[in-house]
Amino acid sequence: MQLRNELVRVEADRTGTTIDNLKRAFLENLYYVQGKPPALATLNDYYMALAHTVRDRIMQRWNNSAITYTENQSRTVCYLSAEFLMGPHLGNNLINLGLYEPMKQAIDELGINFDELIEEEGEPGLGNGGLGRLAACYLDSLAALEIPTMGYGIRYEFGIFKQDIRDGWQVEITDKWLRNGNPWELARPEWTVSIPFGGHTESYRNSQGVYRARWVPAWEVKGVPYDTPTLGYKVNTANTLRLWKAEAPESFDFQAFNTGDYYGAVNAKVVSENITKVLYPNDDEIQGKVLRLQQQFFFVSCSLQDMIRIMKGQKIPMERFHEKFAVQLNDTHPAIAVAELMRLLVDQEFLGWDEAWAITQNTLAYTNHTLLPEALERWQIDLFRDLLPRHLEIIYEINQRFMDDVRVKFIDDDARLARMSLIDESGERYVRMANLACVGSHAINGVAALHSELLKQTVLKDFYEYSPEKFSNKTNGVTPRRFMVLSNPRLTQLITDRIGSGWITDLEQLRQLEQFIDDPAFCQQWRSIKQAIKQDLADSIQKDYGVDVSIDSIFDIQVKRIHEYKRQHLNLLHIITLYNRIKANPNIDITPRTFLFGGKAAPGYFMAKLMIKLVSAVSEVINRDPDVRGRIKVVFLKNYNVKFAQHVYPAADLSEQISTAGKEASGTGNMKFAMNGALTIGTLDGANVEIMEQAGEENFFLFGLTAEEVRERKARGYDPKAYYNANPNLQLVIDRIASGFFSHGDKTLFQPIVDNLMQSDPYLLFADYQSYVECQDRVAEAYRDQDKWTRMSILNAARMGMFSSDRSIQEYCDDIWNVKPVTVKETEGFCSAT
Ligand code: GPK
Repeated sequence: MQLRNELVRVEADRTGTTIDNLKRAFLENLYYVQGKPPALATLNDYYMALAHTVRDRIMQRWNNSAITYTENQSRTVCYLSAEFLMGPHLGNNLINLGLYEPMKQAIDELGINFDELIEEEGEPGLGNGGLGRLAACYLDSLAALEIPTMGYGIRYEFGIFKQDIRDGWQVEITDKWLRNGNPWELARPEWTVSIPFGGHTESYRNSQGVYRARWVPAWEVKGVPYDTPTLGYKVNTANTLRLWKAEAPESFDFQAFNTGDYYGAVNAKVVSENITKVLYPNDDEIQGKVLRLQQQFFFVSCSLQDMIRIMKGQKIPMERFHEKFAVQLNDTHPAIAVAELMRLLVDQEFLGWDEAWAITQNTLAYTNHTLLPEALERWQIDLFRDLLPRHLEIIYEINQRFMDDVRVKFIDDDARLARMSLIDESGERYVRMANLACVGSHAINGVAALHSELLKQTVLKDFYEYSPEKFSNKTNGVTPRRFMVLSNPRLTQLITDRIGSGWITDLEQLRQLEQFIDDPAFCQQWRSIKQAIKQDLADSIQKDYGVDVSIDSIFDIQVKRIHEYKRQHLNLLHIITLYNRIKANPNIDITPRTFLFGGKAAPGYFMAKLMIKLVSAVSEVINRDPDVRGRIKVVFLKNYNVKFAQHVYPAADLSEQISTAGKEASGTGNMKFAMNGALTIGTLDGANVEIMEQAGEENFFLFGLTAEEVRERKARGYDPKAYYNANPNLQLVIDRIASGFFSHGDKTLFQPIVDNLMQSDPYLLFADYQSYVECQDRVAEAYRDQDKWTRMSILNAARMGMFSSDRSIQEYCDDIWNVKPVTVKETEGFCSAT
């Protein structure tokens, strides 16, 4: 059955963009979609009506993109990620549609406050931090560059927890982000797939009498796709983010009917649906829980089966899988794709092993995001076999062939074989997911220049020596649409007034701002914009925390996940140093500062939670000590998320990027701060290295050991006590914490932090302390010359062009995916405007 190819008339109320069209559309959606007369409408009803008005204006692009890609059988990027931290959709979609200003006018004319509706939207917190946000920035750039793309991931029912602070401690609250409905997604139950788990394998003879393997699973769940459009900036491209929800198969209901075990059947349903219930809230750390492996296999199998369905729909022979799809693995979370694609091609599509293996390697590519050993994923063999018996067999087969190749290339090197094996057999046996990802991919990349070098020298050294041609660097980037145009409209206007709007899709054009650094009027405008934005943030801090902060102080900000390697506690050591100076000499002339912290700690990470408590404790003492006279303030901003981040980056004077050198793979917050005109105080870690290179050393506050020096220091036997004994200022800071000064006399509360630093200090805070404090003194001095500071601020923004995610994505397209833009036309076959 097929609809005759008649044109759908696209009504003005659905697609029109005049102010009048938008007003009518909003009222219509309030009435017919929300089902509310204005008299009964709530703020959420208004938000929903507005969201639907925007969604209607996306549909034609989305359908036309789908038609275009299907008709052209377009080569498609599939970005597989366990996390997508998209942030609020409404404002971003309006920016990408080019409808932000007209919609604001329309809504305001109706007597409703548009900005309040923007603020009303919650966010789908389907990620932990940098890795998930990177995936979201990449979807934005892929669409802006008109690259056919599917984002594939998990539709967690509960995203990252909401953080409350009670008595200075983090408290986690479940994130019921779907409570009020989600206007941005469409369920596509017609494309549900079935995902097998457990059971055993057996061999059988096919009709030609050839032995083949077969998986006889013990249970299965259904994967239901939910699609969200991802728009490109002012182009007709609308790609798809396809997130999978786990549901129980209907057969459970029949079983209950037949056996009378109604409770048992309902319980089985609950167990299946648990798979996509909640995001694991750990960043840079693994837990080794079976549910997590279930999540990974679930979304990978759903996605690969979806690709096979698309191949068949377009009648493309399976041998050409790697020509149709380029699949990127965002860290090792989806690395089971190596074995699952082999299973689907060999067991289900009946390709030969060698052909399937060539397709698999040509299809997949792997991005590594961390060097931290605690983040390297591995699964206990027994746990793995119980869940995925066929995949374990396939991994053994891949490994046997791989080990044979390594043995020939590196003769008589058993230690190397043991290190490169897909199976860790040094003690309890594990499947090593990074090794699996490396062997099954044609390309492997790190996320900043330094990180990619260290990968080759450390965790992936053997794989680099085995196949150096696979390795490259792809320095991370961030989207200027969300992190400049949407979140910093005032700066956007100023820049556009001077250099036009080309920079929004070609960020290198910001360099043209350099010509204005000696233009006093421009500098004055730049500075007063920063002050106005700081005032907005100060107002919200006053409202939410009752703390009065001065916009003439340095807004010194560290926002990111709380982690020892990120060293929020080094920041605190400096704050306490300043405080000690004031206590020793209350009339000392110090540059006023507002220290802002934000970020979540993994719920099971005791030290990180204690670091939050220490920030709170220090802020309580400092903010109310009359000797301080308001010259320094400390605030912990709770529940840091994408939505709040958009208010934070534009307001910063100083960006804290102070991780131990060699630990932060890249960082992306560092880029968002700098392109909004903040100066950076940082170590030579991750992308800081490249940020400094771009900004110029004279516009960057550098301190601390290099990665190489950190390695040497540790090899020599690092002794934090030696630094403590030699530095009276450091001593006083540590002693103050240990004495109970910040904890109402309780000497035990912060003892774990003190002991950790005094005894091992694994992240070398003490080694970097003096250098950090001296660097902060240079910051304070520099801020006193406002003209100079402003010039440095402008130069930072002007030189951040390379950190647009458009540049990163262009490199992935050229070097790894071999994919070209596909232009989507405004009208296509089925639709016409009236
Ligand atoms: C890296 F390994 C991981 C992880 O599990 N989660 C995560 O957010 C981050 N990351 C790195 O820590 C950052 O340095 C990097 O910028 C980001 O991934 C994106 O590459």
